Amino acid sequence: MKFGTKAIHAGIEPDPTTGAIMTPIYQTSTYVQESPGKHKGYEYARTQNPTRTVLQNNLAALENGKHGICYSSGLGATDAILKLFRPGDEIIASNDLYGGTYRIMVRVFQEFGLKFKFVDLSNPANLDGLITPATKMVWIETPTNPLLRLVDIAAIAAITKPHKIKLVVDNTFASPYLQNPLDLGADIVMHSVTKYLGGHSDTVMGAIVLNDDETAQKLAFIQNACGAVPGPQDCFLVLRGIKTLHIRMQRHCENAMKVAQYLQQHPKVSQVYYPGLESHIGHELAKKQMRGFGGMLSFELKGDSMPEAVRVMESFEVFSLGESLGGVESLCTHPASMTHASIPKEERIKNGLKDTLIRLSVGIEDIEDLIQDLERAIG
Ligand code: P1T
Repeated sequence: MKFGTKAIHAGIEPDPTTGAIMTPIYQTSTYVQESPGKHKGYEYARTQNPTRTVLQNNLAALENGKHGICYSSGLGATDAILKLFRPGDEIIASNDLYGGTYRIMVRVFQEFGLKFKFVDLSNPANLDGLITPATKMVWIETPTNPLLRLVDIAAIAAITKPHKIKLVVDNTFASPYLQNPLDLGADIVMHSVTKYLGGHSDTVMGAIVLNDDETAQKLAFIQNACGAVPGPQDCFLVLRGIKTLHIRMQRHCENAMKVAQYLQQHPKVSQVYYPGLESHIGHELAKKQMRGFGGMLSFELKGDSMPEAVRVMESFEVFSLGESLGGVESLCTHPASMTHASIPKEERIKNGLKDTLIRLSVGIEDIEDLIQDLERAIG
């Protein structure tokens, strides 16, 4: 089955009771048992819910994986993955990643004894020398948030595999339409479903997809024991959103490319970070590893003036200033004060994330209106 057909059909059957083509919202907390322990596979809705099961199977199919597990947020999924490890275990993560991911690692799990090293993994050779017998996981985003750096999943997997180190790829920016990390050697794919998968800025959710049965069992145990489950209404909304994922992503990619090209030639813009531009350092890798370049980009204005960056962000009329990404509507974000505010400034600057960086989630509106909005705002 090809992607669009999978998005609409994989793991989804008409409702056995009524034939309803849309998966019902099983709004229930418990399931009646015939006698203790004798039931139809569902006992309590923290453990399983049929709407969630369908979504999990659909997501697993989209990532070419065996097991899908959904969480109440992307960070709920990250939390579950980090609970696979024990005090003293070492984790190497890319140094350009969502601020909340950095925060849960450093401010929560480091306190419990996990050890973290943050390094620029856009050069896989940077892993050399960092791996010790205690290293248990490598965590990457690609493209990264917010600098759109590319990380070579297959090259990193070639380094982690012989050491039995788990490679986790946060595939939020690409979505499964553009990239399937498990096919490239990753062990676990993680998503903030809140973004492209949901696609309509109406749901917060996370997901994990993987092939390994033993790890999947551990994660299912952690999910039930710790409780970060999404509700059935949200699962329904995401199932509905996914049905148009392929169409939306095509338009996101088309629009983002045009916005990037427009910004690149703008006399007031100094730097555009978009993997679709030939000038982007990861362009060749993106062509190899992804099936399109995505809807996210960041840029800086000449002169690096903070008041000027703020003025531009305040001047948009079609782009809305806000956190998040991946919805049908275009968003503009100031990473330094919003999504990445929890990363200490010194570290942020060292990693190349300037105070003046502006991030755009290019939506699926008409491109003429988006360009006009940029023209008006940048001046
Ligand atoms: O917000 P939540 O669903 O918990 O997902 C966290 C998360 C994980 N990974 C990536 C790459 C993300 O971008 C996010 C959330 N990011 C934003 C809210 C943002 O605006 O960047």
